[in-house]
Amino acid sequence: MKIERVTLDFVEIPLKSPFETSFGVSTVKSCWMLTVEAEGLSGYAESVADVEPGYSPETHATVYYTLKNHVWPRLRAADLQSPEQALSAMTAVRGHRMAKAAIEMAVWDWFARARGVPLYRLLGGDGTRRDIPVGVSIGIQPHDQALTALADDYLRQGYRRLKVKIKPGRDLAPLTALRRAVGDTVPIMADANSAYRLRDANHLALLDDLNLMMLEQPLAEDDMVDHAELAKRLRTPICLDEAIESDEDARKAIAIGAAAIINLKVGRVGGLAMARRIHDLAVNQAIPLWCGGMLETGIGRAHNLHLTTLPGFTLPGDTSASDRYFAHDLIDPPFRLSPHGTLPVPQGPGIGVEPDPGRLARFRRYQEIWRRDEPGVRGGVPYDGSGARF
Ligand code: OSB
Ligand code: MG
Repeated sequence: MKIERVTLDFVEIPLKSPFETSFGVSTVKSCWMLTVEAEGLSGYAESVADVEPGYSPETHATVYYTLKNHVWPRLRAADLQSPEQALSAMTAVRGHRMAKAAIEMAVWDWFARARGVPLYRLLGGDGTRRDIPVGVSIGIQPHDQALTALADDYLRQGYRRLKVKIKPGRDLAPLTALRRAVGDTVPIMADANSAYRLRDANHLALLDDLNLMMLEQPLAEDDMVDHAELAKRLRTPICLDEAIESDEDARKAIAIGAAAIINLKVGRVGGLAMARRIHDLAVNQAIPLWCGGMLETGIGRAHNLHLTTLPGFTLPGDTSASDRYFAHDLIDPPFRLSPHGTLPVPQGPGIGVEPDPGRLARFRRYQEIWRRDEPGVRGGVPYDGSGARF
């Protein structure tokens, strides 16, 4: 398969309410939507990078730059015989995993559509997993009552577990209030997005009394050693998110005891082929997995649901229904939560959903199209409009 055309649509979708994490507040979801076309078929995916380098060093600008200057010139020259070959075609590009994931996932969708099968079949997922149990991620709230009211509403909707964002000063009190409000049996976890340091270990150990499922990425985004040390001082299991960017990271984190659980995000690790490698490694090492989220539109949610059919995903993930964040999703109909707290795996070819043309037109702020038969910018050297080098 030779990619004939790549369309990049930059979209902005308002969030129903602000989402606050330890690294900032979002009021709008923005992302690059990618469409790859070949042989009359399309494949879709989105980049999970954000405006600011708060969660990851990658941003919309670096994703655009990397795809245009380094990834597209390589994929443009490739004739892919399988979706896995997209990853190998990009190995010379170090880092920039969110950029690589966006186009790689679109290539997977294309191959599944070309073969007329749902994406999970290409991934080797379990076809009997048609309904994926999911949880919800709750942003930092201004006060404890706001948190417990929201939690109550989500539990009533059917969500299977609550993840609460925390930061220093908004951790023990809100979590204690929440545990009291919802009782002992509701699965609760906390996500710190790297807001603490090892010197906070005694404070974090106070969370042990709350019977949390896990504490997600409490320490620095690139740290493993201190997470392993912290794990020895807490009873609450440590789950890594930011720190796991590859199968090698996962192997090392597990080996030193830094991760008892892994939050697997396709965008963070560079695509579906790498996500599957991490999945296989985690299964071998008996490390439970769950599928993380990045406030994706319905396109990214669909990719997540297909991935979650792999058997190693034993815990509810963050892929909540479209209406958790959006009044209107990019897909129509949106993903809806069943009363049992599950989302359906779309059973059509590929990811089984497409961007709705009307919604895309409404949310699109910018578009660029790259064609195989047009030479692009190469190598990341700045050019002026005339083609002369600066
Ligand atoms: O750390 O898991 C995270 C959202 C943006 C960036 C990082 C994270 C999150 C979430 C929300 O927790 C997950 C979701 O609902 O998609
Ligand atoms: Mg996280």
